[in-house]
Amino acid sequence: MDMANSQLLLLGDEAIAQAAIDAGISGIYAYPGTPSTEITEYVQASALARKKGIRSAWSVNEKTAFEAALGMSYAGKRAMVCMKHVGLNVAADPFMNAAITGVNGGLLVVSADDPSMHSSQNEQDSRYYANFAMIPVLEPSSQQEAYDMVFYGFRLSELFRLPVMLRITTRLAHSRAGVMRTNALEQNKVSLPENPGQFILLPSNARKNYASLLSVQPELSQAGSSSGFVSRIEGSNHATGVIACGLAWNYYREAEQRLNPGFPVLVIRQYPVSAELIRDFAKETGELLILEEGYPFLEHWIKGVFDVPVKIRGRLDGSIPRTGELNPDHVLAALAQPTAPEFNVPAVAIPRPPALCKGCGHADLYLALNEAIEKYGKGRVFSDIGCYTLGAFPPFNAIDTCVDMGASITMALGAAEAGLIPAVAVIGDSTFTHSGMTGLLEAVNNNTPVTILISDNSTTGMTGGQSSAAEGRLQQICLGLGVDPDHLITIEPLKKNHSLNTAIIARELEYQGVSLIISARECIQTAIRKKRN
Ligand SMILES: Cc1ncc(C[n+]2csc(CCOP(=O)(O)OP(=O)(O)O)c2C)c(N)n1
Repeated sequence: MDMANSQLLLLGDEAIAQAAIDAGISGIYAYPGTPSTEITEYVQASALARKKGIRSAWSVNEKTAFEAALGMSYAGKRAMVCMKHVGLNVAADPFMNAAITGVNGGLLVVSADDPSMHSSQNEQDSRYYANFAMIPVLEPSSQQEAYDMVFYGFRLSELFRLPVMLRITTRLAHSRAGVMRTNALEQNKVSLPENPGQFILLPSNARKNYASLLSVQPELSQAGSSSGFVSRIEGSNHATGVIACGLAWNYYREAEQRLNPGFPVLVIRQYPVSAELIRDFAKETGELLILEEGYPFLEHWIKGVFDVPVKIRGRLDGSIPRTGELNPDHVLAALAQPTAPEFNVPAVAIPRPPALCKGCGHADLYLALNEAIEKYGKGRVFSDIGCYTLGAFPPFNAIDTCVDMGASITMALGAAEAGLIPAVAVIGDSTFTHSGMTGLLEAVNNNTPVTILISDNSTTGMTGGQSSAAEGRLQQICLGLGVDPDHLITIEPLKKNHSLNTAIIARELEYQGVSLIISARECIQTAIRKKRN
């Protein structure tokens, strides 16, 4: 439906996607990652996006996604690039440098943080990255604001000619609310940057661009203070002034129902903010309580840079727990109020660790690997991130590391060079093309004695079964990277092949060079889905 001013019930992720379609993007670039995946999936499923010719295929990783989006911006069109928070680590090089080149068409970077680590290996706060790059950040407190901020973000990006970050967190990404759409914007036409040197970051150009990035900072702070995304709410109890950032405002509003009278609140949904704004607010209050989802980002600024003459409480002084998501009880406790039992989430299910699906090929691979490697003792299996990471749990207890996407092959390489031979890497097909291929080239170049198992289920299983970049071509790619054809073997992880597969792995563990085993069987979930359709 292409109707402006219609209301839709949308996830935060979907609100961002719908807004991007309406705000005239020409392309969305992304690699899947919870809690950001549904943004791209929504655009991929949208008939309106198809009609408008918006490109939306998955990228190979976050760095390629970012660079392609920057290229689209260079050509004058609006682009959005989306990732989970750790994806921004992968895209950090183009991200930091895009702040120096600036943009041509509007560029919005959506980074989805995961406080409490519901499905991530850390809870890093993307606002630090935006601050590091010195670009604006928008942090919505509702699905409607997420929608509106996409429009505003593109306007801001094209006004200041800088990338703009939209930072969201899991609760907003994955909860639904009514969202009112506004009038759609046309896509930009292709147009080259006015300054032909803008995107050539030779030192002579980069120094100029960096100086102009620095000079625009006061204006960015002013934009934050006047956009409507920084607002004041009155409250008659001036003992404490509450500063609530993004989604944290909701937790305060829930807690506020039990506060009488309420406190004055400064709601911040855009950064950078000006020091004067915070100082003026602080002047009227006895102390400040900073509520923010993630790290004590603003709290650090207020304490360390803004020179605010009142006591500052938050995550740093223990008023709010240092880690994890906020909740209304945290707010009440920090304001010395009794906590409210109705805010507790009832335990409706007994928590249990996630497990591999019944009939999963990863399981059969681990059974064979465990048997083949047993005689060498524990501690030799460097795994990666994907469904196969569940091999860490019983009954397999098959892996010893999981650090970041792509780390399996390179960590095995380093451990082998330290003398831990045999060393094994286990990596999924999507993770291999995301960031494992360079590690394989390094192992081939050094002829390092490592046994690499690509557990190939022909999909990106962990994030819901998106396409995998090298489907059907893994063997060719590995040969192209220089793996010896005598040590490039494909096995089928099935119960009936257990003895054969165990023998193949055992033989390759003996080999004093790079051996690569592709364990190929379709993901049981995608196979079931295909049958149903
Ligand atoms: C840098 C980064 N990007 C994205 C993710 C989210 N993520 C975790 S595993 C994974 C891919 C898993 O696919 P694959 O390697 O094929 O293994 P499978 O889950 O299919 O077994 C993704 C996209 C992440 N953890 N880190």
